[in-house]
Amino acid sequence: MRTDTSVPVRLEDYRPPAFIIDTVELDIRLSPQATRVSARLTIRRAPDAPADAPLVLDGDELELAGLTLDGRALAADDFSATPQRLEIFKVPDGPFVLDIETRLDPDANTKLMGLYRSNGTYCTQCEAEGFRRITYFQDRPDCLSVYTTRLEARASEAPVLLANGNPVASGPVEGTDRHFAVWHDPHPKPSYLFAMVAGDLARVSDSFTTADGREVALNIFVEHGNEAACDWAMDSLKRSMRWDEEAFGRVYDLDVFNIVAVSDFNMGAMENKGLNIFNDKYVLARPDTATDQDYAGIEAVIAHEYFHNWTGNRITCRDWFQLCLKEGLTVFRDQEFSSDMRSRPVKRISDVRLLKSHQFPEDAGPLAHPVRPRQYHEINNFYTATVYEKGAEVVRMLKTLVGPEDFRAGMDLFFERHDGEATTIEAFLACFAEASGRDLAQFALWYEQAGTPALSVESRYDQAAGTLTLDISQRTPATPGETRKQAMHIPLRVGLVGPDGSDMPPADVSGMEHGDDVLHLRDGRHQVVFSGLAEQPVPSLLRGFSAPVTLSSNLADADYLFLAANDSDPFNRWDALQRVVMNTLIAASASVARGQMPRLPNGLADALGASASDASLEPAFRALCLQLPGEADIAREIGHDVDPDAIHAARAWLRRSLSDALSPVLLGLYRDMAPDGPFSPEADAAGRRALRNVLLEYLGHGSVPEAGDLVTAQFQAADNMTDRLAALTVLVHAGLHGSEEALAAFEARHGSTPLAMDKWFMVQATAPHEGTLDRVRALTAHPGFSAGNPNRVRALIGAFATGNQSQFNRIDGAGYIFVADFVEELDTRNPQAAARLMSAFRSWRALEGRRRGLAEARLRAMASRKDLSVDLADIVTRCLQ
Ligand code: B3K
Ligand code: ZN
Repeated sequence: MRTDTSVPVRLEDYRPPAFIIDTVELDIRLSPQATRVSARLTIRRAPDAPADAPLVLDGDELELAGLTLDGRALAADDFSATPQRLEIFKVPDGPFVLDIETRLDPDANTKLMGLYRSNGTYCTQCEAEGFRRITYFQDRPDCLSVYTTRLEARASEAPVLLANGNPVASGPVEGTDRHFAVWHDPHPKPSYLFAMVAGDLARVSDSFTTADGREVALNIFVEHGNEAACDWAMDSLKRSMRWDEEAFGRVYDLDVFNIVAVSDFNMGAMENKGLNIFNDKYVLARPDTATDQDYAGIEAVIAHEYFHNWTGNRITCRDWFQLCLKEGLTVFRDQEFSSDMRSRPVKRISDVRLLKSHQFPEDAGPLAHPVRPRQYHEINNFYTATVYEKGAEVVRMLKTLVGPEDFRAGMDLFFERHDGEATTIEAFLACFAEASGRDLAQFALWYEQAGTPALSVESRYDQAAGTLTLDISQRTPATPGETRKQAMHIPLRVGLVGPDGSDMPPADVSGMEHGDDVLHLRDGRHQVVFSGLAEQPVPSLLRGFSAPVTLSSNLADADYLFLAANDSDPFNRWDALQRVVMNTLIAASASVARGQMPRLPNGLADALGASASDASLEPAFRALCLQLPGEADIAREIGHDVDPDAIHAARAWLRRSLSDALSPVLLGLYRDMAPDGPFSPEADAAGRRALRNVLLEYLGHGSVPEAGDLVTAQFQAADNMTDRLAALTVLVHAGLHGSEEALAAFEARHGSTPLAMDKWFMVQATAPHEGTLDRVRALTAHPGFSAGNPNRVRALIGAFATGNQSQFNRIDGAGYIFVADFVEELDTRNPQAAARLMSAFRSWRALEGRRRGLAEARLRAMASRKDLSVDLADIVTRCLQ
């Protein structure tokens, strides 16, 4: 048990728990400021545990109100209790019953961990270490128990009483205005999956018949008035349940599956057994208030939480270092689900964009850590893009390496062998090694070694020999605490594209281990020779983004434009275009910094125009081709001495130049993509909107005279949030005539819908204008803003800090001061939210000197404070390391 948080928790120190807690019976008598929790635990000493070890339970800000062992009160010198810890010096070995009573104040719980109230609804969040804020417990994921929960509350205050598992009893508490409900969860689970909800909520119900013929009651609970906004979430849930049966053979295992949407929630959602609790952003959707991205996000998060029922709940993590065992794997599963529901190439491109924009900078900066970290000060700071997104890429590579059949066999073995256990990455990998007969020892390094491997490929064609030779090398840059890196096992998917644009299979491949089209890189350097090539092909490297690496090669922009027009691999077709765009932006940013005029390379506008108008491609894909990398993406590629103003100017220049070069094409396409039927949230219709709105962005930022009217007309005519928000964003960001009126109209329309107002905050916070910081500061006093609500904080302050590179990184340092001041204030109320917001500073070392100095000064000032939360202190300290 840890009381000194200055000492990190280390993977190598793992020891199994000293006690087994077979059952937990909770009786929670709810009251806004004085909730009483009675916990009855059946405990026995673990077989291998030392006979005299005391019973030590975790707590966090707890108040002990009663304690008995086997019904007898303990004497004062039999135990010690602090808010953080309960120790009973002598306990029997055999099963004994411990009764603990604690008192909680849900209203005062602004950390949103443990039991708190959101808009009057009692709810819980226990992952990672929130259960210890409810009662004293061995609050660790390898302590599995069967839970029975009795809830009691005033009937008028909380007509709905929910907990994990199946309902077993309910009724009035005679002679009072209170009522109760009892829930029982037969599946042993770790405490982080405990949940309860009580409140006055509306219910939307449906049902699902499992593959083995059982009827499952499905319910979504929301605030009254939001019932009509649950259809998409319910539909997504049913599709997820069916898909998991078909794709992974996983069937649901309780009589009910409940989802509750709350408005104050630190992250997206939580997979508590049988009772998922969601940030309302990932449940509520109406065409008027939710964008296509919101619909896709709901579908993915509903699926993700549902899939955790097997990967996370039935099979859980032995310790928090194994977090990627459930998160990386479950992200992989939800990505596959969305690929099957939508377009696979579009989903892959979106996922890689996200990986590159969120995970690559993490891996390249001071917060870099392995997919399975080896130590932490605060586990909540490790719910990162590395654990989630890179973790999913590792599972995807595993599938590429062993092939789809052996991958499925490995998954089946994992489910069969480890069901009901808390296990490890080693155990997971062993299933695939066994199912495929492959040695995965080197592959396991992906879990151990931080940093993004850099691949470099030199290709040369020998006409006389008919061969194409690739000289490939890999190098992983140093990361904090890890200077020497080993070579990784990297699957490199490769194709050769012939002069006529079609794939050109070689007669032979020599020099290294390979599958059909996958090269197995295992060493620092490789040479591979493709032979039997009568004509010179262009190599298409890293198809489908077969590994989370950076790739440089000796291919020229002309080769990439050729691939952009011809590659049979849709991912690489998109990627090829992006590479030329990125090269152009990097060169342009350097020109701008030198005070020179940038240059549009030959063929780029035509290539983009051709991709945008190619009717054989789906509109969503064409939209992605047109979408320019963000300013933070450009900064990431430049990597050092970053000048955010030059990057902003370069990107604005390229957008304007392309717009002007292509304006007739863009205008024509914009008209072609007009809605062709009533609104539908499905992928095809969303793809048309995505294309139309990226066209609108180009037009609005170009010099076509009618563009302003076009944008205003779309804003006024839009019958859905996607189109309305896209138009509003162009109006505000391009500073077009009528932008203030449009903001006012949006506010008038959506002022009482907080999730829609988040978009209004976000549009203003991301405007790349001199006055934005003042505006953001003023908006913190807007009645719709609340620093206590994580969604509002993300929409206004988070969007400014991470989505507005030029203004957050203002040359006068005012952006840093504003965000850091806000973070310090937020830290007193919600440390998790504060720590997350502060990670916006993580790339400070890559900035040019002046900004670097200003950001560092603000970080150091924060680091010198003695009153920071563990969460925030951990981020600040690591940012400075
Ligand atoms: N498992 C939760 C995240 C919990 C975060 C705790 N700080 C949601 C998810 O990944 O599904
Ligand atoms: Zn998850």
